[in-house]
Amino acid sequence: MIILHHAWKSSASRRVRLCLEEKGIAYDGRVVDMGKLEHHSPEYLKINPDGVIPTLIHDGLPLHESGTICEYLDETWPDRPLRPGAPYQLALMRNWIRHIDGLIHNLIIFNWRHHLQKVASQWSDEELAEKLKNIPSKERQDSWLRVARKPYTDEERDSARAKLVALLDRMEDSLKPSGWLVGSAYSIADIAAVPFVKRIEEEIAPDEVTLQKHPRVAAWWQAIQARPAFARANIGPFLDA
Ligand SMILES: N[C@@H](CCC(=O)N[C@@H](CS)C(=O)NCC(=O)O)C(=O)O
Repeated sequence: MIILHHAWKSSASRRVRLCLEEKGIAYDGRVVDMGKLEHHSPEYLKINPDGVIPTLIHDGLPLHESGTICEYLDETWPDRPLRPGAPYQLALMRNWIRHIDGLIHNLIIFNWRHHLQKVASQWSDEELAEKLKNIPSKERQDSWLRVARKPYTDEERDSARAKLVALLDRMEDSLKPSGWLVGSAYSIADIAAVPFVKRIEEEIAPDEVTLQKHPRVAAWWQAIQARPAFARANIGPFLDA
């Protein structure tokens, strides 16, 4: 039995949902409320020591890290493979995941200024101090402190946007031979990029996901959205209408 602790708008959760849907694996989804900091509760920290979303539970065994989870799923359910067979291509796929993982803070700068900032800014100093104590990583403590008390500035947003646009530049280059990020087929590298491109396209830099600026990324994005798994994974708009 598979349980996925996730949030609908969490990028890392979106990756894992996409992977599950691509592979046709049935799962029981449990939504974690990030605004209520459910992911920092003692119970949740037992299954995810980093205090982040998502966490997969397979037959009672917890697994964290979305990239690792996707590889685990592909290893355990080898039908409809999502990894290249050749070791070099596999290594390239892992480097893509690592690179995209390293960009998460730039997405946080945009994503958290909506719902989470509204919630966090209302906490009293005592409440905030209490909540920060439960966050395992110093980096994420800082992120919560920032949204609660010192929202990211326009300059910080511009710098984050530039780093995310640089991701599109790098993708444009890699997509050249086959239309996919690695080798000749859709893989977990493409899946890793999907939640980022979704946010870039809908809010962060829509003009960049276009035929004029990044034609291969624009074609890739069309192909991604046409896959039936994309709709099933429910990667909807980040902002409510
Ligand atoms: N490298 C982790 C990152 C997970 C992550 O940052 N999740 C975000 C949601 S996309 C989260 O839990 N944010 C809440 C927090 O940091 O308090 C993974 O890929 O699983």
